[in-house]
Amino acid sequence: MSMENKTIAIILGGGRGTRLDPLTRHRSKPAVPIAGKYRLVDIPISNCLNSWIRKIYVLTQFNSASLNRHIKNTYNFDLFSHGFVDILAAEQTPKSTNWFQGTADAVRQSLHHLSNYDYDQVLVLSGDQLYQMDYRNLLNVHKEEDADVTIATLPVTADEATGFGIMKTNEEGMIESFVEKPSYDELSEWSSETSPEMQQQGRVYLASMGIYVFSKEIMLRLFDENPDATDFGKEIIPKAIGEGSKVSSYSFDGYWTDIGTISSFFDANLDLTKTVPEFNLYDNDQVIYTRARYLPASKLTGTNLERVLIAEGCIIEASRIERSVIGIRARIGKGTTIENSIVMGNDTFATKDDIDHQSDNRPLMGIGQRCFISRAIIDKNVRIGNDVKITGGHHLQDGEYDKHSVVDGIVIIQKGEVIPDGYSI
Ligand code: ADQ
Ligand code: ADP
Repeated sequence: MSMENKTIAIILGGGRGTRLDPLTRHRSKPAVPIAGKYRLVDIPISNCLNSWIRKIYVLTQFNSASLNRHIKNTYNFDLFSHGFVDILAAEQTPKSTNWFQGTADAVRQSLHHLSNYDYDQVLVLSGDQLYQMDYRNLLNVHKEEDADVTIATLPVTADEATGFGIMKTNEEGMIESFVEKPSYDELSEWSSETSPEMQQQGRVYLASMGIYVFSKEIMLRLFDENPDATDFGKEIIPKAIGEGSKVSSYSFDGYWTDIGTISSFFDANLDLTKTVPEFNLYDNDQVIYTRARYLPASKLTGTNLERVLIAEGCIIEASRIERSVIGIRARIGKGTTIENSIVMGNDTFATKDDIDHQSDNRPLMGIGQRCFISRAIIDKNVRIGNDVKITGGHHLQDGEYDKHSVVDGIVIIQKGEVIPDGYSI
């Protein structure tokens, strides 16, 4: 049987962390919309499917209705394929009454679900990264090196290095030391020989991508012998290296970016509007899957468009949209300008009832007329009136306001928010 058949993938869907707040205030992180029509969790799941890995668990702190609906409606495999995508939420059991305490704890608490399957290795993946990887290459390195653990790695700069697990390898390419998120002062000891091209860009630190392959027995033993360890980067990986396990490195050279913070999420989305984006949604072989929604084509009138991603089902009469991502069923009124923004769209079209209730002075779902929106994330089902002005940027103080939040100068209008006519941010 091939390696991918004997591999179970576990996607870490997010901890208690609030780095994507307020997008995660009312939904679990894997359900956060990205690129106009996908959800964050579609990225690692699609990578698995493209790598022929068909047994997939998504671990999440809470099992939101939206995540369930999305997974169940999208990834229902053929009855005979033996494949599945299952959500495991932190649960109260006789042994634990807590949420997952960390990445390793999340996997540990989920292991009893795996015991029903015949597997040789576990592939641990993060739920908040944007990249396309054929995991079979990673699995092959794991096999060829006869490794206990294999970590996917990428060379990064000193500025980036402090945010990652950084490692050093010996002549055989085995990892012999690892430090989780070293301080800037420690960095000098951690540089590695990378390719001349990488060195020129200052990328001399070998970072862990947080993507691990563990051979089954080693993983079970590491958990057993370290009952208090809750985190892979801080505890399990250093322990494995410390005790002399064979920890190998798989070096990745494609595009990879973290989308776990508001600003990295914002940049990664807007980067998709480049003429040639680093992340290729238009790849015949590495399809990104998502829920099939049977939406009509988007309808546009009188809009000047410059580098815009527009999903299906939109009705747009705006004057100008530039460098923005416009999500499913978005409605944007006449005379409006949108630039450098993410508009996530709507879960439903405006109904007749909705339109009839406009007399209550509640704006229609979507964005009204003559608005100006710049450097903003407009979450789903928002009702923005006419003549609204939203100008994000570093002149704004980060924080929570009556009708919006500001993170790193980016204005976020929360899901379902109502912004009256003439409002100005
Ligand atoms: P971080 O990304 O900082 O570093 P962490 O915050 O632990 O590590 O998150 C890893 C992934 O697990 C994320 O997708 C996160 O959402 C998820 N996660 C965290 N806690 C969880 C929990 N309790 N339950 C479920 N999911 C949870 C890690 C490694 C570094 C490495 C970087 C690469 O520790 O060594 O360099 O990833 O991004
Ligand atoms: P998000 O996670 O992006 O915030 P959700 O997936 O929770 O959004 O969906 C938002 C809304 O869409 C739900 O509150 C619900 O009203 C509606 N919806 C979508 N699909 C269904 C469905 N199959 N059954 C019922 N409601 C649905």
